[in-house]
Amino acid sequence: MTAKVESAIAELREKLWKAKQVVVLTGAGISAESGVPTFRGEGGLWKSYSVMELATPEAFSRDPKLVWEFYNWRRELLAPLTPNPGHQALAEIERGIPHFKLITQNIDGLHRKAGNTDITELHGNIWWVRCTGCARLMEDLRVPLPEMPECPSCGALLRPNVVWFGEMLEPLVLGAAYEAINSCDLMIVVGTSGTVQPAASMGSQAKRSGATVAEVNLEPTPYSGTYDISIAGKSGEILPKLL
Ligand code: BJW
Ligand code: ZN
Repeated sequence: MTAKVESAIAELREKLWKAKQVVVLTGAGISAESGVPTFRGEGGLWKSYSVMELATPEAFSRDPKLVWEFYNWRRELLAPLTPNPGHQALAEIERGIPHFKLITQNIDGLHRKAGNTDITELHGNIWWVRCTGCARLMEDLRVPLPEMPECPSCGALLRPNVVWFGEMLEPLVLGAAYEAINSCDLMIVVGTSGTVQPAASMGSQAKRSGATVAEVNLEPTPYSGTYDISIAGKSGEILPKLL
């Protein structure tokens, strides 16, 4: 670790433990060290399809079996995985800071497994399913699910309770996220490429409302230059150093 990175970590650690309200926004990068593939970049593809081709309502209407095959593959991959030191550090930070909110784009459930309790899941959760007929929402931990899983109430096809491209985020969830962002004095953006809206702009929104914004990412992102602190490295190595 370079002296520059060490000094940025020290600066963030000091701000973190002095802050009154803290928000952390996470993306796929925080789960990478648990073995979850990220969406973009190396290893971000499934078979010959990209997430842009599979994570859409159009793909599900066209070929629900293929989309369910993709989600069943991911459920099998995720089921045995455990939180890494980055997730664990965030759970420890939640326990130590009275006003702490975790906002995640991840659908893997690893933050809850790590012990965080106040979690806003912007893009849903892969372990929940929703009926395309009667809209019933259920937790379903079966691995694998049937090829075309059916609703126990009405028999219609179930879908993963996640947010696909072109779909609106759940208004209550989005409202809770903005409320936290607009009232925090420190926001830390971890392991997200900043390519998918509206999450990509949330750090800028926090800055506009007066917060200090820091980023932890293996690679520079389109927002790195606009934040107050940018720390290059693995979240599983950097976040435990904030404790
Ligand atoms: C590490 C690391 C380590 C690696 N440590 N770091 C133009 C046309 C059509 C639509 C749009 C448009 N412009 C904008 C839109 C809207 C669209 C959008 O943003 N599209 C862009 C791609 C352009 N957004 C939406 O549709 C959203 N809805 C919406 O906006 O509604 C209103 C609206 C509708 C229609 C038109 C316009 C407005 C919904 C977005 C839903 C996203 N869903 C997914 C799939 C969820 C389900 C599933 O998982 O299957 O969510 S897509 C995928 O991307 C997933 C992620 O949550 C999301 C973000 O990815 P993330 O987390 O950033 O991951 P990566 O892989 O991109 O990056 C990983 C990062 O980690 C990298 O930076 C690495 O460097 C780093 N890293 N290891 C630290 N160890
Ligand atoms: Zn139903």
